[in-house]
Amino acid sequence: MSLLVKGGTVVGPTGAQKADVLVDGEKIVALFDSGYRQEVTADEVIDATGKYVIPGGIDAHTHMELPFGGTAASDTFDTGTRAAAWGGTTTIIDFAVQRTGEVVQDGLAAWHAKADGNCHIDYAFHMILGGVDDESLKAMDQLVTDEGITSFKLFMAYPGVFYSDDGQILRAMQTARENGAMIMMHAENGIAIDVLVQQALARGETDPIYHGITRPAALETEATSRAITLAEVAQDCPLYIVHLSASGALEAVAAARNDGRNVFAETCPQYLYLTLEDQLGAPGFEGAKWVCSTPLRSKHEHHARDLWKGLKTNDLAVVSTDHCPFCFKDQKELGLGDFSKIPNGVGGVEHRVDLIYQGVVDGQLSLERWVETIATTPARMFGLYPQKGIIAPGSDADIVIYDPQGTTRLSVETHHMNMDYSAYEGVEIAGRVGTVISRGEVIVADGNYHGRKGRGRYLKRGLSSYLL
Ligand code: DUC
Ligand code: ZN
Ligand code: ZN
Ligand code: ZN
Repeated sequence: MSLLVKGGTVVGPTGAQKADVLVDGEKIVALFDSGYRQEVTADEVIDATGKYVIPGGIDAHTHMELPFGGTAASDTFDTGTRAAAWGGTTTIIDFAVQRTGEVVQDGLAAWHAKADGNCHIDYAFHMILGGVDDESLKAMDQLVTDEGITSFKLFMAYPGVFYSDDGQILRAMQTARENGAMIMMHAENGIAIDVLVQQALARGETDPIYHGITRPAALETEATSRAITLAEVAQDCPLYIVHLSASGALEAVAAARNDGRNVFAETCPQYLYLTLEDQLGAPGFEGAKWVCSTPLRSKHEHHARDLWKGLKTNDLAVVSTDHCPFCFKDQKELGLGDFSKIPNGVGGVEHRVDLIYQGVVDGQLSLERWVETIATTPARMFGLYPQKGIIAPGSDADIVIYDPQGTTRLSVETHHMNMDYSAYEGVEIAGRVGTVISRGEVIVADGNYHGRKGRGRYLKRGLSSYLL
């Protein structure tokens, strides 16, 4: 089965050009400059005139079915990857979890059991280490060698749950330096945060807004700087700061990068578009909808402005969602009367491609940076390139035909995520995902869904392309 995507503007990290894309089976086989060719025939021709033709989005940070705070993230691999597909994302990298006290490989097997046979798009895993000891360090080597898992997330937050202390972090970094893996860091000083949380609760400050107030930007900046220092001590182990939201943390990353260090970072749409003040303005308990960690930041501290700048300069290399949805009813509501019991997370896997395209419309980013931050760099960062993340001969035919004339309205009434609210309710943005092709198969077209559960494949990843 061959497919020709005709007449569109193909956008990649190095530029945009009018070109036709020929797909054969699951792969892209050729690009033709529209002006200089003989007629090419294909079984199916898709007219992309006036549209952008971009590599399928790669969301490098999702949490389908993540157990958290006595409940679990509300999107399954089935519903979550279907919603991702609707939004132009054709690959996710989810976080498999080793719970504290559990064998790493058992945690991984449990994650495969949730995902395998249920995904609509291709998927890979990072591994969360719930504890660092001799056994888990050995497991790291085995996962890199045999399982295609080449990145490991550690937490400086959540004492007693996922938390690792500095000694554990250093040991994991030393191991990663040896085996080539990337250390991904949740950089918030969880020990200090827990003190602030207990003090707030003792004062009767129980509303959702105190979640953000007890996780100040300074404690993200401190943890980010500490992680960067520990990585330096570990012979410049590659380090990737996840869900970076604070200006000071970005400054620490930028300084390390200026020093030529192996330090990278991502941010997420919620930190670019939503603020603590939006959350504060929500009536009653509704602020719980935006409880996530790292938290939304104050608009008075110009974090969002700095994050957009970081995306432009590549100090922020990737936009991922940290998709971790919980329904308001019965899930977020677990924290009624105690904000510390609100499950942490915002769902957004469906909206990342659109929300970052809005940055192009707003003059924050170039078209090339849009594609780079949502697809090409995540592929390179996490060892999926050039199979994914680029429209080029030999790459998987994961293609999104994006309509810059269209508009998208974000709402619980129209989204496909398994959430009973939208974090962006009623927001209208420019641009619209038109056709979505995953490994040569049209899975979304003209507002209709043609994908199916189980067609997504597990991707064993290589080492990061950015390793020095
Ligand atoms: N942050 C969240 O908001 N949810 C899940 C885990 C995390 O680090
Ligand atoms: Zn995190
Ligand atoms: Zn600043
Ligand atoms: Zn996360």
